[in-house]
Amino acid sequence: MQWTYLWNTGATTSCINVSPDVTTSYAVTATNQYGCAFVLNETVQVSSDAPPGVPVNLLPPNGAANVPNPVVLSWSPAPNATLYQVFIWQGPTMPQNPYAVTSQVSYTLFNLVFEQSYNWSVRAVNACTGVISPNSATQSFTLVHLPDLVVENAPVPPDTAFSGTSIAVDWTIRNNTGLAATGNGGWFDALYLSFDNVLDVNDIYLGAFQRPNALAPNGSYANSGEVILPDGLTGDFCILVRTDAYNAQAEANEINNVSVCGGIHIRLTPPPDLRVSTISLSGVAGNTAFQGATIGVNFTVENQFNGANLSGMTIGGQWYDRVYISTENVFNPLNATALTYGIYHSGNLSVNDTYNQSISVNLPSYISGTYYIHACTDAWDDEFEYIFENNNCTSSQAINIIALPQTRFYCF
Ligand SMILES: [Ca+2]
Ligand SMILES: [Ca+2]
Ligand SMILES: [Ca+2]
Ligand SMILES: [Ca+2]
Repeated sequence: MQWTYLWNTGATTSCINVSPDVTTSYAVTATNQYGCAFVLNETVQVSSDAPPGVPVNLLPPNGAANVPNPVVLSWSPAPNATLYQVFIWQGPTMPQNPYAVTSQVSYTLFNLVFEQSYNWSVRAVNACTGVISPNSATQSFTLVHLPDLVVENAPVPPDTAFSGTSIAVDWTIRNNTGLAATGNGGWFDALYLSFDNVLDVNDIYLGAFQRPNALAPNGSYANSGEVILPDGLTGDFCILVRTDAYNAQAEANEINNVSVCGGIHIRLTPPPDLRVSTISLSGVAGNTAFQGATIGVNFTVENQFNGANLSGMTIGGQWYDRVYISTENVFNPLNATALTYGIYHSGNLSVNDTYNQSISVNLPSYISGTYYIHACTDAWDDEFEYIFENNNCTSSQAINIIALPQTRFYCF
């Protein structure tokens, strides 16, 4: 095969020797005797052995304040540089070792502290020769200031309220610095019921309310929320507000976010007292029944009167009654077998009001001897009854359950 060669330098030999001073691209076209041509390209990279220049045009500008965090440092490309060493420090002395080395002309710092001032400098490296430039001028910058959320004044609940009821609370949050606005992400103010004026683990969380917007330096906003007081409380308490309760907002001061005491006197809401006032059985002639028999259980549920201050209507308006059987004459949940699922009751009961339940149950087919039927109201405690939760079951007279004769069939 016969080839001819044509280089972009004009040479027509199959090989050329080159030693360019700058990065140069070479191309050769090879053509055979049939006119088929092939092109090859090659670039010879030339690195200067000249010393690198000193980085200039460092940003942020020297003395910049309120620099956002994370901080983006940048500079102009230095002649003959392939790498840059970035130095960052606080105090008078530049460290010996660079904080970072990069081939780029910018570097982002993620771990600096808000409101702090830093010095920085860059020097350029020609990695081919190992020659390092003198340091750039030392510059400084200060990171942004932080907002400081505080609860202004005491929150304002009603002076007096009943346990278990809804109350409205008003409060005001201030950004306690003139130096920085908050971020836009929003945060929550949480309300607690406290036995004293210090927020601690004994306090009762009542609810949280969002502040969706940023707050300007020295800005404030009024907030309010409806919360439900716990059941069964009585006495003097504090409502405490904690702003930025889940720490969504970095602040100059994170430990001043809880309000002083917003006092409230809680009066006990007179509770209902559900109980089974009567129970009778049917289908148990002579107080006996056969095992597996179906019997009737009739009982009356009453909201019992306990004196004017401790007698109230039910509130939830729905609960479940349930019938059990056991060998004990007092209901013991650890030793009783349920004969029913929950028997649904709907409708509130005023004090002294009653309703009747009449249901059929099947006695277990595997028991015999002396047993008692127990009727329990509000079996899953849907209705808060304060100190009257433990009288909700009433037991029947004893019944004697008689074993059926065993019947066996034999095949021969
Ligand atoms: Ca704060
Ligand atoms: Ca915070
Ligand atoms: Ca009760
Ligand atoms: Ca109850």
